Amino acid sequence: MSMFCFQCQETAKNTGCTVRGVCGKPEGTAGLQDVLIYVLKGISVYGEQALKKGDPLIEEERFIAESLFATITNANFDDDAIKGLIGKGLDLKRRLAVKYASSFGGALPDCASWDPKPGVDPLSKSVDASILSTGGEDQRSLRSLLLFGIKGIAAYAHHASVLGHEEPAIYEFLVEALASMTKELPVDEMVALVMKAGKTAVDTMALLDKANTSAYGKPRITTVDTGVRGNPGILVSGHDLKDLEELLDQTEGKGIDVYTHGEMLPAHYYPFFGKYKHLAGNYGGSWWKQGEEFASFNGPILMTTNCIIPLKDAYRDRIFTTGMAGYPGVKHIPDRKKGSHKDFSAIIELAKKCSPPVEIEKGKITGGFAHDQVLALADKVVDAVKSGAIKRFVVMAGCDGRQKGRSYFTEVAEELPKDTVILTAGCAKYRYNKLELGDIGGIPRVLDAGQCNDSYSLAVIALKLKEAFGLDDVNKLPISFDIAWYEQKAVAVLLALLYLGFKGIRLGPTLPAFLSPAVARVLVENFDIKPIGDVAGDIAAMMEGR
Ligand code: FSO
Ligand code: SF4
Repeated sequence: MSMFCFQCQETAKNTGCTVRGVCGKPEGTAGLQDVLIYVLKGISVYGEQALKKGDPLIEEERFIAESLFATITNANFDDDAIKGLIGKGLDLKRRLAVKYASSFGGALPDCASWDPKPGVDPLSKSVDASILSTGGEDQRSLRSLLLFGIKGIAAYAHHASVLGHEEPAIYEFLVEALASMTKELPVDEMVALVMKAGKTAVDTMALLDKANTSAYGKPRITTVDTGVRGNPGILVSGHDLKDLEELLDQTEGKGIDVYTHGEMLPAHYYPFFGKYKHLAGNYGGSWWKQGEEFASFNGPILMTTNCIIPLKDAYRDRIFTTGMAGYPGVKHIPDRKKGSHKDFSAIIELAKKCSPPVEIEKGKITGGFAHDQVLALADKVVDAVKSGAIKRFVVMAGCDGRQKGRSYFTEVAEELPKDTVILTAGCAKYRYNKLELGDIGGIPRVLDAGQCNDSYSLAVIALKLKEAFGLDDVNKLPISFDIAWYEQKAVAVLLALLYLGFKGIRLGPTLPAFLSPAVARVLVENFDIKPIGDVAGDIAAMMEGR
């Protein structure tokens, strides 16, 4: 076996990618990502000692968050970038080792003592960083659930930090979780850490919500054009709103239109972005359609985060990455220096020479139903539930993906009774956000809260409704969860929902391969998690509150 990765929903045969990732990740990149995680564990072993002494660790913590983010599915395929992170991580680890090796009680784990000579290939035989090299099946499963959960947390924490919002407890948990993976812990302690990841995921999404709303205002109901204008355009994909802001500033008055793609669509919902007249609309659908959509867009594309997929020649010369996104051979826009902004001039110069985008559709998408907006409509919503006009809410948040079985989510949206409302967030929405599903007394039947992290908004809405109806348990609300997952941010969102006490979640298109039968059983017994079934059966069950 030349590699092993089972972190996403697309993993080969729903067991693990062992030769090359279904996502396109080559074995060398997978190996480097494993080594990077191994180095992060080593940093965390010492980091725990630093935290015990109350010593500052912020540089290491930020590095851990960024590096975890870089290993998320479809974020960074660039070996040189991963090697750069490994090198920096080893430097940070050496610095900590000098200070804290002596305070570590007992033998140091291999990941803490591993210190290759400069110039040694990180994939040399001196290290076996694969998850398969540790523990038994259930231990690996729990460690993986924790690792993938903190990858999602790290991505959200990084987005918040870009906007100047950080919380020590979130960073400290990343250190605690990574260090725990070097210890032989009893199962109940490992399960407790997974639950703490759920709590930390809630806190991190709340922090990012605060960061986004304080920078860009509270999302409000907005309709977004899906057609094109006549100017050359720049397409911005991924999740990083600060990158979009700076690009919009730098393109103002230059005869260039800027379009959002994929998970960048919700930027339109923030009042701040309404001031940019050249923010023209949203082009295309979710991430996996980028092969065709980037080709017909004609202009430069900026990938601010995942999900980037293996390039097609049609746009190879006009795609750029920034932040933790990376792809070999693709020009990377360097990070902003403190107090300054990123320099997007290379993208802007290229855009001027490109043809305008080809129109692939013409219409509108409505969104902006984050918690404040929905709660402003709370009276109307509560009345609609009390009068029976709304029978049930179905949360269909999460991620989209290219597997055929995901048409299930479109069919559920189409077939749900007309007195149901779909609550969504994340790129899962593209399976049904362009359908004509109508409204209930003026309340649209699809309420899009925003990006995947705005699943937090959906939880806040549910908890407020619980209050409004005077219920003692959120599971007594007429609300069902039919969640689509793909990558590790969705794992963080799932753990957050479990931590908040939501039960009976349906998850699809498949259950995670990294859940061993015993760990899956724990989730079923404690949280009544179930795999999606057939459309008619699931709808009937959800309408009965099962
Ligand atoms: Fe989607 Fe990709 Fe936002 Fe993910 S674009 S799949 S869960 O990165 O983060 O929803
Ligand atoms: Fe396979 Fe997913 Fe890992 Fe890619 S990220 S190698 S598709 S499990």
